[in-house]
Amino acid sequence: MPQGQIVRAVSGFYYVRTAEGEWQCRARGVFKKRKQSPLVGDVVTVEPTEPGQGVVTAIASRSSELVRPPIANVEQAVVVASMREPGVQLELLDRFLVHAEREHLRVIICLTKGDLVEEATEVDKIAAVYDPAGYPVLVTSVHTGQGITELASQLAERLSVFAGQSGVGKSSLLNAILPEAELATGEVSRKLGRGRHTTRQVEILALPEGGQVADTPGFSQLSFQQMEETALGECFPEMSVRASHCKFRGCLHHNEPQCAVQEAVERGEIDAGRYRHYLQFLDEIRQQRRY
Ligand SMILES: Nc1nc2c(ncn2[C@@H]2O[C@H](COP(=O)(O)OP(=O)(O)O)[C@@H](O)[C@H]2O)c(=O)[nH]1
Ligand SMILES: [Mg+2]
Ligand SMILES: [Zn+2]
Repeated sequence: MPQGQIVRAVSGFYYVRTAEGEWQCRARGVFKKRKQSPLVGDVVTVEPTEPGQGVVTAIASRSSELVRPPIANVEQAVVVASMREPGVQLELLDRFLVHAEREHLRVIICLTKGDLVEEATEVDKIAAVYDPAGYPVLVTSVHTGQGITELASQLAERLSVFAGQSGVGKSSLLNAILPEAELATGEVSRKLGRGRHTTRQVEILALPEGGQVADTPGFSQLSFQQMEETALGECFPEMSVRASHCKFRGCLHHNEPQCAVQEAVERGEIDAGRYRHYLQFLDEIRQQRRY
């Protein structure tokens, strides 16, 4: 039976890209009973019913599963922040990074609207924060073309999502890489009513270089619900690599003695701002657990 990938889901129909073209499919009833549902990004088996139509009968196991937006098998997150309009908010950037790490995604940081920055040192300062954490930082501009080729080459051969607050230029970047996408840009931030996000269409777009991207808001749920305190440090790579040198197992790198992370912060090896955000997120997790 044909195998393929769900590239779009619209009101109960799954559009499966197979070697023989795109099939419009329903999901077999058994998934509902198992409280399982196919997701965009799933690799599935299709049982043909009539030409171009079929039923999804099996879902291959997923390498990752994002809840908001609902998408499976994403491998990479392009975390987007703009240098201007709005200016970079490092706390928000770190929040997106934690969520990407939590899903074990490869990460690229993309600083957009480079054309609006006069001082190159401004960008260097941000790169100096994220280089030691192991994140590649790309500066882009859809007006001058800066960084667009580099970004496109980073997207080849894997499924990526773009994450970042509204207005930072995610859709503009996708349009620059894939002009036929013709995504709407410049939309003002809307307050979405409850439940609205479920009707929002998630679509996987194929890139000429062979990779795929999904234009989604990306991790629109940015609270740390259901996150264990001890899991947070693992989402900061520069802390995670040092945690085995902390005296105590399960060290939260806060008040504990002989903590390798706190020592690295004091020596300036871990960025103080990143560490401050870590403590702030840790506090948020603790507050949530109280209820
Ligand atoms: N100057 C400048 N403006 C940009 C750039 N990229 C996007 N914008 C503008 O930023 C606004 C938001 O862009 P959009 O792609 O819709 O952001 P999204 O909400 O993240 O998808 C639009 O008015 C774009 O024209 C850029 O590289 N330079
Ligand atoms: Mg957009
Ligand atoms: Zn520690």
